[in-house]
Amino acid sequence: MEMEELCRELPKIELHAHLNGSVRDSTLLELAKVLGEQGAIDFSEVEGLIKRRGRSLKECFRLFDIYHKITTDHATVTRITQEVVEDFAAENVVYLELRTTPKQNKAKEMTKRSYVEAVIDGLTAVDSVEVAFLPSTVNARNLTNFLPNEVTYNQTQRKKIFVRLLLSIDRRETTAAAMETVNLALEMKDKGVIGIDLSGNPEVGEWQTFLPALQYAKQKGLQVTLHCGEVRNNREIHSMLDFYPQRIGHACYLEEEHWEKLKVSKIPVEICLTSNLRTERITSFKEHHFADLYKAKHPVSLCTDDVGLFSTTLSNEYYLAASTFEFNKEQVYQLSRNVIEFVFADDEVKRTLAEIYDAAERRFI
Ligand code: 6MZ
Repeated sequence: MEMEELCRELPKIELHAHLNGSVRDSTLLELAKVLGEQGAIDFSEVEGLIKRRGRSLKECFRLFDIYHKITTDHATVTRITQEVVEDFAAENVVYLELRTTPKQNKAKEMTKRSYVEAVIDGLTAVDSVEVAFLPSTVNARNLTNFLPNEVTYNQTQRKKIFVRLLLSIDRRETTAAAMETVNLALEMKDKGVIGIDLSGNPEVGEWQTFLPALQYAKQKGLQVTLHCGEVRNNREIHSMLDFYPQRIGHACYLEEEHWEKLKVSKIPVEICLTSNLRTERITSFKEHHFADLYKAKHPVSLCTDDVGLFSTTLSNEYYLAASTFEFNKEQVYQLSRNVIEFVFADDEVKRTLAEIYDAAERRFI
């Protein structure tokens, strides 16, 4: 089997995917057309932006504001969630941590809570694959459906995917708004919400604003992942590492002292190769800090960030790593399997994932 095909066929775990960045272009264009006809947006301008390939970091955040205009009503949030889960499952992602920023929108009678409920409706609405998003204790019976045997790879069977939700705090938010998101996550713990993410434009906002809510989240047993070092900001990177989150994303602009601290801490890093290249955080895949972390056996997981925005897939990210760093089949398999250790779900899910990987090893490696 060729490497590209192997990367697609192997089971994969996605830990860093933003809902609105993962929407299909075709869906965005369809929705934008309707809004254009209603006079709510200028369709040709939005179409141009969606189809354009250039994506500086600044442009990404301008685009997200446009995406949010297009997607922020309950029915659409449900639809995009359903499609995003289906797309990940179609490329053999067996565990997905999907993150999204709860939004309120008075005009749509949307509260942060009703937004998250619309996301959960999307998980329930998925039909083409079997979705397990509740904690194992709640849906233990369903877990047997995941037990891998050769049937797992029988194309006539419905595919299966674990999904867990992370609620994102946007760096534009106040301490009170961040706290509201954490409280919502706590209230929805038995509905598949498992943790908190800090994201948004890294040029905006102060660490101290979010710290009380993040500390509270941690204290209450929510898992926390932070966008860390997506831009140069030594003080913030230092404080983030001191906070000791369960994972960090990106880590593009760490200084030597941060690398040392990170490596001692063993905090897993969510690596987003294509995103970092397209937003000009790096100039080539070869020089990506993934190489150094991999060599140092530091915990890493390949992730997509925004499959829609950056026109990638998780299979493609594995293929990029394999072709850039000349990995063999075993190395690619192991890279993907190692991620089991860093998922936020409980041990029962981890055990099931290990069995899925055992079955894949027998079949592909
Ligand atoms: C930081 C990012 C991001 O939450 O509306 N987001 N934050 N860096 C990135 N690198 C490119 N990509 C996405 O999904 C979109 C939101 O996710 C965050 C931004 O806050 C963006 O508005 P949701 O589903």
